[in-house]
Amino acid sequence: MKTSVFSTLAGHAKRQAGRLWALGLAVGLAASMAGSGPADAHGEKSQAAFLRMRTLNWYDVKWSKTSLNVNEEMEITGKLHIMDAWPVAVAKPEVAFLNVGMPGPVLVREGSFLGGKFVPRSTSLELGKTYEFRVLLKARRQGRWHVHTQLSVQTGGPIIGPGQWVEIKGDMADFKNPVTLLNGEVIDLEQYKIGNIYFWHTVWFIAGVAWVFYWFRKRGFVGRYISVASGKGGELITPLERQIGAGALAATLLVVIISYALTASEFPRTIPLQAGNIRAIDALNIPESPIKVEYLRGTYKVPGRELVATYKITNTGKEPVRVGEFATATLRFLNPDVYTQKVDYPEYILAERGLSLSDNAPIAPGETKELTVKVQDARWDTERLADLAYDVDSSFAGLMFFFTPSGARYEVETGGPVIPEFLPI
Ligand SMILES: [Cu+2]
Repeated sequence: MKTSVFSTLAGHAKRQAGRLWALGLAVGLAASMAGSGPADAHGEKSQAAFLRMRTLNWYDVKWSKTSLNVNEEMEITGKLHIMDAWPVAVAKPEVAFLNVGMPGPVLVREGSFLGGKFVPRSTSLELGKTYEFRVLLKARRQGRWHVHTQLSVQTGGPIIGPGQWVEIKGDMADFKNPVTLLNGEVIDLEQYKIGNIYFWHTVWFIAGVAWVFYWFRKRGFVGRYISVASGKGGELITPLERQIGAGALAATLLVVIISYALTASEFPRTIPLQAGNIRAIDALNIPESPIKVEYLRGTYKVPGRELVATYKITNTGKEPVRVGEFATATLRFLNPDVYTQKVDYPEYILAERGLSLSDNAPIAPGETKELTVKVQDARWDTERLADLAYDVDSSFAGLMFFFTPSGARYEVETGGPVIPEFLPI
């Protein structure tokens, strides 16, 4: 008796909680719908600062077009540097997949290439190496979309590259995606067997809804829960319901077996979806840089959004060099004394005057100089990299680009721990 009183009370409390939960959900949904404009981004800033700065660096990224028609192709090319500073918290990129990040399949990926090799599957990449990449895309849905490259790393998740707005004109209804099968037949992937897909989704949707409704119509979920909790679970299911349950199981198995046999006889030669790892990707053969960079110390000023890093730099080359750029987590901080012309790069991640030096004179051949590099821009904040001040391991990393008067460029990975400063000093 006692049990059933408690169960009834518990049931009541659960019903109340259920109602509150449903009310909360409704209010939440209404509030988020009322407050939302068109979505401009797709979570690229939500990843931890250390993950974006210290795993990899995309550079020389080019979008061949930013405006195209449905069915037209474009490509994204550039270099991908896998950082030596790769954090221990993330598994090394031994299973990594080159992909694109965009709001759904607005373009289809026709092919991706790493080190010149076609990589439709996962690959293994090595720390400290730089790879050339190319992604070939074909416009599918009209609209204005933010298109990124991205590397999906097992256990690390997708690590997103810079995004560019791409305008697609035309109508998705005209989109064609022809592929030649191994038997020579040409099919349009966009429409191939689409009727079958709708048919099977409808069949299983109806079966699922009918199944849930059949069991729900008598007492509902809470009523059944109370019966089970008060020890009357055995009386819940009638002999007729048992028979119907067994019939549903048999019918499901029958439908699966028969339809599978029919499909197998219609398409006797099939191969499974290909998975696995493509190894031996050629890294770029970058000649050793004549510039030796030793990181001495650094601070990150939270209120000023500025990273101040001091280096000991030795130039063992034949030409004087100047620091022209610091790139991290898709952001580019440029030294306006070196970059005198406009750079074609998405504005939201380009700080054209973001880098300044304690001494602007070039580092002469054979010279060793202590140089303080100031990387300052509001984009530290807007791209949420300022979070590095709150990391358990407040360390930054990125690529520093050096330039010579003859136009040579040297990229050097730099970084290290920084001391955060919270008050303006
Ligand atoms: Cu985006």
